[in-house]
Amino acid sequence: MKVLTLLVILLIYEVNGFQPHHSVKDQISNYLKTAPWEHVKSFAKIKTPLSMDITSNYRLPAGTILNGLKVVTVKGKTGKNCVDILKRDLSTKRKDGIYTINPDNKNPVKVYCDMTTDGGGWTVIQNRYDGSTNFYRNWNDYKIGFGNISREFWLGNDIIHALTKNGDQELRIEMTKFSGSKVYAKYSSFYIGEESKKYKLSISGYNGTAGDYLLGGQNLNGMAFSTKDKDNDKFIKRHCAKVEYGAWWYNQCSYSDLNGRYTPKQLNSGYYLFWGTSAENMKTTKMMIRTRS
Ligand SMILES: [Ca+2]
Repeated sequence: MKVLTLLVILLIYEVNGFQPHHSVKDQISNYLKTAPWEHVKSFAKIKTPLSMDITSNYRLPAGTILNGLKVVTVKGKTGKNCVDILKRDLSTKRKDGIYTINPDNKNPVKVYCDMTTDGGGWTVIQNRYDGSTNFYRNWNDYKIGFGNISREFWLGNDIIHALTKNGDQELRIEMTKFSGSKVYAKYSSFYIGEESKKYKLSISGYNGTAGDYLLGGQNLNGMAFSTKDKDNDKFIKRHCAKVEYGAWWYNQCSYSDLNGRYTPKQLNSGYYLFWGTSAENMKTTKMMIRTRS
């Protein structure tokens, strides 16, 4: 633990070229306390019949130190969401990374902010790019969120509700196709209801290059969220989340399912992560929200 702390401090020293301030050390120390340590092995040594020394080794998953550095470089700049942070401190522009937001001034939460795309200030609610995180999960996982916010994740329906309940958020979905082309779908209004409303989707005002498959094809506006263990869709004879291996606001199923199973190649199959009437499987997706200006 001490060795790792020193390593992180040295890395910062290397990157920034100055002696770290004690507050930076505090931030590293706080980061290490909350880091996703992976247990490696434990040793037990019997000292006397009544006592034992136990030593455990932990390590951080690959890439965590760099992710941690991102936390360190941007931490301390906080706001109720990512665009609030950007407005308070313009030096955060183009500095994508993990920030702490405080949407209700009570419960601070770490989120990934996209400070670059379309002017920046986006709070990322979903990110997928390599299939390393399983998205075929149950209601409770989608409620609280899962994955790693600097890699693949679903932020969580409760926090998405908290961030959108004022009705002042826009949604932007960035997608990369297997052909390499990038497309986006932007909606001028996006919010989801609370859990008792089954996280009902309210969405309007499309523009973009990806085509509109939240309102078009199957209109998902007003639909409840469904998961493999909760069938809240409008298709009486079918449990769309189960048939399509996803979790979405299905109507009579859907023409989009960005939480469907990841496929490493384009299959044009509605059984995977897809967007559009031809069920084109997307290589990467990123869903993010921002307060309308
Ligand atoms: Ca059904």
